Amino acid sequence: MISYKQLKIHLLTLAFLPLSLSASAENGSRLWLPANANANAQVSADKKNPAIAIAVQELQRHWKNVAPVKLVIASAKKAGNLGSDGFAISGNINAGVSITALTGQGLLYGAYHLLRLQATGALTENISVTEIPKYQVRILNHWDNLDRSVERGYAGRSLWEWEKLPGEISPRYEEYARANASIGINGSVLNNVNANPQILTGEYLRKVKAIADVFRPYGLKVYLSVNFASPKTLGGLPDADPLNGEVAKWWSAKVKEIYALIPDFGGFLVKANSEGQSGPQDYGRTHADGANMLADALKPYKGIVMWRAFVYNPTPEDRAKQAYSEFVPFDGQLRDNVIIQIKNGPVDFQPREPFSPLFGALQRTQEMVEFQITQEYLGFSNHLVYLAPLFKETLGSDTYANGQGSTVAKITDGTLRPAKVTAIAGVANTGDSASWCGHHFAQANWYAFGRLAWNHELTSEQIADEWLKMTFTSDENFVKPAKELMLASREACVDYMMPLGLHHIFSFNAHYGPQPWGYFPDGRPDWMPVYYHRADAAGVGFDRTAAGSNAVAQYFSPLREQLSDVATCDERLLLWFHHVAWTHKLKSGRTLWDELCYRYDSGVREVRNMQKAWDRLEPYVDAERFADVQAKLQVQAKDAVWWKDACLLYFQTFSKLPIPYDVERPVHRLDDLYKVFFTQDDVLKNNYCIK
Ligand code: GCW
Repeated sequence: MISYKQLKIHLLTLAFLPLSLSASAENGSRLWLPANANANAQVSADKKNPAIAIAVQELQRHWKNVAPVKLVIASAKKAGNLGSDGFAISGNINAGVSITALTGQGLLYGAYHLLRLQATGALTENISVTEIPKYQVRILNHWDNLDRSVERGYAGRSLWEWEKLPGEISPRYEEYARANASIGINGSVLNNVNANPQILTGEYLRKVKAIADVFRPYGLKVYLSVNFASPKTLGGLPDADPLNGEVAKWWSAKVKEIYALIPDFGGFLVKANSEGQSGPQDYGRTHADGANMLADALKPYKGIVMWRAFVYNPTPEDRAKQAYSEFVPFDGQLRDNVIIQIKNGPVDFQPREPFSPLFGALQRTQEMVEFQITQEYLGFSNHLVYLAPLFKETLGSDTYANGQGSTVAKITDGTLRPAKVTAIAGVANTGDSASWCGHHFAQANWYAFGRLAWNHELTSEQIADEWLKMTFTSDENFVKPAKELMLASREACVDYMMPLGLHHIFSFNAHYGPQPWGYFPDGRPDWMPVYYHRADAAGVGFDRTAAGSNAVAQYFSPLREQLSDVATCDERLLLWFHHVAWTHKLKSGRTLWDELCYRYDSGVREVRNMQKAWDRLEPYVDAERFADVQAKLQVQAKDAVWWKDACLLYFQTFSKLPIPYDVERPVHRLDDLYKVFFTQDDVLKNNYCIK
């Protein structure tokens, strides 16, 4: 017999069950992908392979129209210029739709595209779409360590469970591959560019193979970051000199071993002679010597080398100039399977930077952009900052390298410079947290990177629109305000952190929160905020004109001249290029000091607006994600005030000017802020910083 008390407990459990089930379904783990469904659609394919099987399954489950879908592999002649990943969709949603491609991979991308059209309400009765990706290699870089910590990772531990591989395969590997395939990402560098040589041991390569096997049907190729010293540390050779034949032989043998396990292995990513990593310069050789030696080893298997240009040393030369000085001399000397991977800006993933002057300057060398999706300098996974506008700002910047209209996008996607390899990389923001990215809206940055890698002509707005509809709801009452919130968020972040071209005034090492006063006598000068803002009684900003470091000379005319002149320099980058007097009048009619105050204030107000906008959206969002985002926005609002107070009060010690009365008064005292210091762990564990 069941007692009354027991019965009550049973009933209570039952009452709460559906609730907890639906709650767990809304923890963000679904990403933008369709929820499990069985639409039972009629789908046929004229050929079979693993990618086609996935395409068929996805459509069967999620295609909700009556029209049957046919997947057709076209002959090279018929496929025209679709290439290996492109596709064409045509037909009528009542009569039948066909997806045509040259490969199973193309069909899979076509299937995801068709489902995206359906999910976003963009299906028209007659469909005729042709899509060809702008870049061949659309790749994520994971800064994941073998101990499962993630450098600059804010979403838990690494997704790769090295300790359990190759025996145990986490279901997340396939979910990850599916998410990437759905947005066209076709490559993944599994490990940190600060690479542990261990990754190349037989033991680890077998683990890598296990992951590659899961990724393969989704067209996601595996790549590895390699430590340049591996032949020495792992192979026991006396050195890792790229011109030492034994070293080259070691790499060739290693590459052979990799391809025996992973026949479609993509290639290597290399950080050499940068921030303490070894490299060819350790042996008096050049970046070209190093890159070419690895390229030769990979060539027989069609592998590529992505050699990073993020190279700088604590020398008197302006850090913003160093990558250019280092790489321009090797222009034209690199193998055709080497591509130079260049961070979007000349310093380091700041909220706003000019584009790196290397884009276009390397006339006869393949170049690719590296973006950071993880928010190292953008409030970690605490701040809602939609990054498509940042990505697009770089891609759309005119380098003038081949005359007007030579945007970074056109320089790197093969339009203006014929290239054997075109590529684009994003430093991933994923981890093992349920929501993958630590903030529900950070998923939009992964999504946006993939969509722009496929087609950099999409607008930030289109991408936000798609993502919101697929991730939350298509209700316009939700989509419209949520989109506005997203679109305003990047500029808000620039304003409350570093307006008018200020940069790198972050708290030391963790890169979270302000520390414009940062100066450590024993540290590297180029890691110090004071190196970058150069505030004094006269003004603020880094003089990069001919009178200063002359970094402007690395840009092509007429941009060089525009940037050189305070009157014509884009004011959003003013203090990047100029040391400007506090009382200098800007286009707004305000003095620099007043404008700085207004910008910081406007950043704070914008975050307040984001909070209000989000609260109004409560009726359209499930309780769990609503509360998560709301809590994060509270942190962001506090942080924005912290930034504003710290920067204005500190810069005021130089300007000696009053904060205009219509700007919110500081709520902190500078002396107190001087004492605030958080490590990355503090931030991640407490999920808040400033009280
Ligand atoms: O942005 C800096 C980061 C380092 C990173 C380095 C790089 C992987 O602070 O953590 O190291 O750039 O891009 O190599």
